Amino acid sequence: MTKRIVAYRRIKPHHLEALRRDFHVDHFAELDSADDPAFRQAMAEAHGLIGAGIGVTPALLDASPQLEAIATISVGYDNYPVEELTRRGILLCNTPDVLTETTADTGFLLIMAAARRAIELAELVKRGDWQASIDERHFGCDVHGKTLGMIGFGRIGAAVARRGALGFGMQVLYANASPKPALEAEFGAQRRELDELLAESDFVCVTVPLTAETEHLIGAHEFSQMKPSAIFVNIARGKVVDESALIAALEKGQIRAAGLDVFEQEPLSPESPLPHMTNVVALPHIGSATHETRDAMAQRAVDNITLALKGEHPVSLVNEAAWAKRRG
Ligand code: 8YV
Repeated sequence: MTKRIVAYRRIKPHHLEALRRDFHVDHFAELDSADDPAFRQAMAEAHGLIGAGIGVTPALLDASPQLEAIATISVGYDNYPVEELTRRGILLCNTPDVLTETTADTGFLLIMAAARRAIELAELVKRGDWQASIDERHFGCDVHGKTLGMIGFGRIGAAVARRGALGFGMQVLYANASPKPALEAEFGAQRRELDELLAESDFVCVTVPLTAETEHLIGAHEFSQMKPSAIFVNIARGKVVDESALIAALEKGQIRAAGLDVFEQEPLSPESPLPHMTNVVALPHIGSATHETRDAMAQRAVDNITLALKGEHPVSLVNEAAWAKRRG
């Protein structure tokens, strides 16, 4: 029997072709919601699901009785009910590693753009308002030699910090559940309690995954601990930050500026004050959005689902317990 895969959102033809060599594939290029009737119908027979962005609920799983594996084209898996998937013996695979460097580049892009006011000043040029030499009203602040505080020190956090330490001579502090002695030895990173890190850092960059413990990890108290000259950068998930507290901190001048790739609600509402603030650089969640990296992520997801549906261990499996359950 040929197994069936439901693929959704934009997946390139060569990836679909690779899947079609082994499986029957139903592709939903413009899927808006998991409630789409044709999608639901395909899921009723599907053994595998590949895509990114659709919230997988227990109701969808109930409607997908054959499902063996899900391959998300993302490293983050906060919109999947991992325990529920494990309980049902459904493998959840993600795409770590291949997006680490690109996402770290985005972190540094935000650090640089916010510090040097690049977007605000590029807009000034575009408007034709560059009429005399730029004076101190438009000066930014240095990045090199400053203190970079990383909240979360996993693969992406370490890659941002490495850029700061080795490229820009920054002192790196980190707040993380576990110590990272190898990174301390590699570029002199120092572990701190969160409040200490906030008080000492010139740049505070968040890279923790979104979990029940990290939701609103950064709120009014945390902003009040930061230097008034601090620049806050979030490349993790919007919900890690209490966005109204961030807006208040920016309005009050409690911090200097923010560089944001992620928001509590995405797409960000045009009503949000954030993109209208001159000291905010707001990007539309482009952390991993380069041709090369998105292609590598899709390839990893194709490899994951192919291996999983052939009964082999996927390259990147989130819930090992589900693998044990399927084997046992
Ligand atoms: C993209 C991400 O949003 O991988 C993640 O967790 O946040 C980003 O790379 C996602 O991959 C959308 O396809």
